[in-house]
Amino acid sequence: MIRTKDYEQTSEGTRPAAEQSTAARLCAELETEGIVVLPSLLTDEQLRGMQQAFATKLRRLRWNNFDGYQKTELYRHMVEDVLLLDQGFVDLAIHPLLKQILNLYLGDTYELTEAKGWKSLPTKRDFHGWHGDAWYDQKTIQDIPREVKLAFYLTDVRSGAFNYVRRSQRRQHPRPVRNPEVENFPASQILEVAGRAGSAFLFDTSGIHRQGVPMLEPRRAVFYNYHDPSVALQKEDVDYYRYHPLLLNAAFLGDLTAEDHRILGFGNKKNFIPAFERIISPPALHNFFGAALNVQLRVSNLRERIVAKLRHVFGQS
Ligand SMILES: O=C(O)CCC(=O)C(=O)O
Repeated sequence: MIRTKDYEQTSEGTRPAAEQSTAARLCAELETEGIVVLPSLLTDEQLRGMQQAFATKLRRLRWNNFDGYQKTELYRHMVEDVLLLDQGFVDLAIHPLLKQILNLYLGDTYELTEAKGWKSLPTKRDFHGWHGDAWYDQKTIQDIPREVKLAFYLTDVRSGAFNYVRRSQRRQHPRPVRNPEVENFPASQILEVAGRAGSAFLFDTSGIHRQGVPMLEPRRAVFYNYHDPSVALQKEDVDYYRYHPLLLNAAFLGDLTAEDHRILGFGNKKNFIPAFERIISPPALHNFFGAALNVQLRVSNLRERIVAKLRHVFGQS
């Protein structure tokens, strides 16, 4: 590595030294605290594009040829694969400052392994309680492989903000954590990350965290997950195909570097499962709606045929 006064030569070209030292400072905070709030990463225009695209997905529940959100629990509307939605989501994922911090914290074999978001609905229920994110196969892996999430708020967050127990990372294998265990930590150790739309922060997912309660107004946020894709995954996540290769939109993939290709997992089939089918079958309601749709299509088809016949008999064109 060649150092000059203002620039540092890396395999990725030159980067301003000031940017490098900002990354080193932020990475040091992530290392000690387990969480670090980032400076503003995107422009207002990029944020607006992301908010609009995300809002469109939230308009209705996904079904048949209607795109929309997924719902598998009461208080969240899930938007999967957000990199498909708008350029800003991709720009965020491979932001230069972010990559520098992640290179320092995770090394150079990490990838973005999941990019999704959700709308959290107002509730006083603690439905998404304290936990560390379990993801790797704890039966075969003894150490704690590193995983970092990037959180990015799409709305102003005044309540129901993300909570993190500072300095709780990398101490135990990730698992659900009961409230009384967290009560043992001094309140000063718990960070509540309220912030404006556009706020971003990184956290080590082995640290204890949760969605804060109560949630007094709807909150929209995306969470990106970065880890080494060669680490063996826990069975639940393989069965669910949670860390499937990223779904990407060709329109947003201009001007990428070799490093971006790696981070986005170009050509990496490690976690691709051919002809994947989820083991659990869809609920009865799914079959009911499928059957109801079939009836509706048959009725409209019959109506078209009757109209065509009548036109033929009465000579109308
Ligand atoms: O939605 C939140 O604030 C919590 C997110 C979280 O717990 C997670 O991503 O693991």
